[in-house]
This record gives sequence, C-alpha cells and structure tokens, in this order.
Amino acid sequence: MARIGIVVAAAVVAVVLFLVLRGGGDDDGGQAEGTTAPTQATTTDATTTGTTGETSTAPPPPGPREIEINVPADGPSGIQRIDVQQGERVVLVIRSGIADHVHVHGYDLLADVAPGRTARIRFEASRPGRFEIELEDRGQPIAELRVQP
Ligand SMILES: [Cu+2]
Repeated sequence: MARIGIVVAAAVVAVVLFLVLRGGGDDDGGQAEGTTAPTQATTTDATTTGTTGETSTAPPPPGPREIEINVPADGPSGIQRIDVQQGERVVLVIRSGIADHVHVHGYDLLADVAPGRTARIRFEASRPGRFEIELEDRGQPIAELRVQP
C-alpha cells in the first residue's frame, strides 16, 4: 500500500514537473526574441516567429471595404454620406425595398436592385470628388460618394 502511494506520488510529481518545465519552456520561447542564448532549443519557435515577422513586415493588401446602403421600401430617408480615400477599393452592398437601378455617377456604375436581393458594386475609388449615387429610374439620390485625394 505504501509503495503504491509512493509510486502515485512520484507520478504526480513527474506530471507536475513536466507541466511546469513545459510552461517554462514556452516562456523561454517567448523571451528568446530578446535573448539570443536559447535559440537552438527553440528552433521551431524561432522559425515560426520569423515567418510571422515577415508577414507583418509586408502586410497583405487590405480587402475591399464594404459599405452598406439600405433603401427602405417606402423610399430613402436621406442621403447617406460615404467617405473614402482615393485609391481605396470599395464594395457597395446595396439592399433595396424598391426595384430600380442604382447608379454611381462619375464612375458610371449601375446595378439592379430589388426587394430581397443584395446588389454589390465593386470599384476602386480612383477619381477624387463628390459623386451622387441615385435610384436611376426614380431619379432619387440615396447617397453621396466623397473620394478624398
Ligand atoms: Cu444616374
């Protein structure tokens, strides 16, 4: 009985030691960026952080910015202001309770809209200025696109 107790105790100690050392190892890995000594022990970690560093050095190009325009079935309640930077890639995500065509002036882009469906207009805001976005058939403005140079 006593022996089993010792064996169990030894096993518990081993597990605790393992966890502690493992935890300590992770900490060393974190500190390895500052101190050069444990680089060999944490080759894998160093490689991983190196890759991450490269990724952050050259950030991936940001995806197009999604801008939502919602037109209620009883008509637009106002003119939505949309501010973007010149060169920014934009996706207008348009939901309309009215069947019509959405027209982005200046860029001369058109999309059909209808209740229950989502229209998307993708473009790069290459031209600076202020451009009206309207429900083409109604001739009713729903938004103003402002492209800052
Ligand atoms: Cu128009």
